Amino acid sequence: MLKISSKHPRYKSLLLREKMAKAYQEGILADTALIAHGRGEAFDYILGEKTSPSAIEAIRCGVSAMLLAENPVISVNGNTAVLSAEHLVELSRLIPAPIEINLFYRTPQRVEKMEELLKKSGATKVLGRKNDDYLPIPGLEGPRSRAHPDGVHQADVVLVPLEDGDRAQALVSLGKKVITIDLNPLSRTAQTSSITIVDNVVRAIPLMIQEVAKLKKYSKKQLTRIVNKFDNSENISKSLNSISHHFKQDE
Ligand code: PTJ
Repeated sequence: MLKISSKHPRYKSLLLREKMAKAYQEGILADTALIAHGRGEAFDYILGEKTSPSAIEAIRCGVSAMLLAENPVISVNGNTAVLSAEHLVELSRLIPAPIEINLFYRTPQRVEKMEELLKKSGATKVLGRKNDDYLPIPGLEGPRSRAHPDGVHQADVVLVPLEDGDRAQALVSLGKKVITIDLNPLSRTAQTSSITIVDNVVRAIPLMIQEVAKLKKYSKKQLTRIVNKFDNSENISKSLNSISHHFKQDE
């Protein structure tokens, strides 16, 4: 790999690219993961590569919902694990909420590698492993219909960063509160989820961890107020406004 100078104006972004390319070569990621990452980069660029006030609001609501949940679960795919494994494990410990591997392009080899990566990052228990039991999610076919009986299947609140639209929709139809992190405010996942954090997982998950520390001191009543006050469509519109503001600045 090319040595990237820390003085390069796009240093952080190039480091993430390199991490993704390496994980692809190691077989953790599907080839399309790199395309999905590129789309994310483009949206991040027009969002100014920073967390917007509306994303902070969604993060606060998402964490409140997870703290209020009876059975919160964190569903993890390849991109999220490669970019944020250690922070995901930390969030899972603090809420607490189990981590479940759910892959769109599921192969036994990738599942094994994902488990290895999560365990190396500190996870003690991972659901959705190679030989684990699963129940199908109605309306979905193939590997992406898998839900672990102690994980997504019985969850009332599911955090699913970078989810595919069908799956987000199917989970919402099952009555689950779906929290997603997606840089594209127009994606079907962003539009159908209950709480959409329009931000990069590499910034959003550490911020969620910081919010847990603050919100753990809140009463159930205060957390419920935060969740009830939140309007997802309105929040997504604010993200779209940030994007149009970016273009207007460049005029
Ligand atoms: O690991 P697997 O097999 O489960 O596959 C995962 C991918 C991501 C390949 C699969 O779910 C997929 O094809 O996703 P999509 O439909 O391309 O959607 C990816 C979404 O995530 C797009 O809306 C991107 O803008 C967004 N995205 C990409 N990178 C990031 C991101 N959102 C937040 N943070 C990112 N770093």
